[in-house]
Amino acid sequence: MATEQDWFLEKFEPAGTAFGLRLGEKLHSERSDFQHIDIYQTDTFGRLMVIDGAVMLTDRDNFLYHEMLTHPALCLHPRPTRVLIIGGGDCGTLREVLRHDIVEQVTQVEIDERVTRLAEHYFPELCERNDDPRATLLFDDGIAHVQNAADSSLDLIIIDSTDPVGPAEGLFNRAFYQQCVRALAPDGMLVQQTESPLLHLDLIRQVHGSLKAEGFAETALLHFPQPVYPSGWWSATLAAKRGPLPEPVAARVAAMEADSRYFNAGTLAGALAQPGFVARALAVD
Ligand code: AG3
Repeated sequence: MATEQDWFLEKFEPAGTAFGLRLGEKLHSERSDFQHIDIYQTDTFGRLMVIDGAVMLTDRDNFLYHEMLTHPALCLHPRPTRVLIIGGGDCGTLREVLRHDIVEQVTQVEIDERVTRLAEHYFPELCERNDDPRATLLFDDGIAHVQNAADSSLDLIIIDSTDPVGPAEGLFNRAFYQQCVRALAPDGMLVQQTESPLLHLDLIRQVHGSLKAEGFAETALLHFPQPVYPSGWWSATLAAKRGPLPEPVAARVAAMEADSRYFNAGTLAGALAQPGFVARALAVD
């Protein structure tokens, strides 16, 4: 029988919840220049990456998050040829972006090179497209990168960060969004991981308010299951400089449906359909 030591537990405060996985062996542990990174073999979810005690991903369910952080925006944007990923060091988001033929260049700016090096070793399938000639991997500060980006030089910014504490904190504020608006072309969109609709509705509301205040015409919340994150239910916030939000490009949705595991026309519509308590919280007053 498993003992307490055989389990990884992410205790999540202030929610007072925890998510656990029964562990096999510990594969790696290090303190990088930015954070503590652990990698485990689990019994039932494949490999697990943990940063500063928070679950980043497992083999078994990362497709939910990576597909829903990328394909909705890439199917809604009229012509997303120039994409910037901030964070995303495990390269799962990058892999999904590169599945779109319309994307001509994608730059990923991850602050911690160690996350990518460890992903290459322990999560090779997430990194399988890293050699795509359209991709550039930089290890740098994403906030500074956007500040230095030319006006209107990007079509889509995807923010695949950790929780809004520590290194990721500056990715959730108005000063950063202002730079994103400037760097995006007139049809530009931004999509950002925004935590749990159940546990972090105040944060989500604040993010939507800040994006609108900085000049995004439309924001929408996408929600989807994510068993390994706090509450098991997660979200991404989509923002468009030009409103109203366009209809998804059907040919792109169909192309992605073919080999996505979660994303399709129905789950996209479902992700955008808001439960009453979320709709009321996000209603502009
Ligand atoms: N992005 C992490 C989302 C935050 C998870 N939070 C938590 N476990 N407390 C993960 C990066 C995947 N590419």
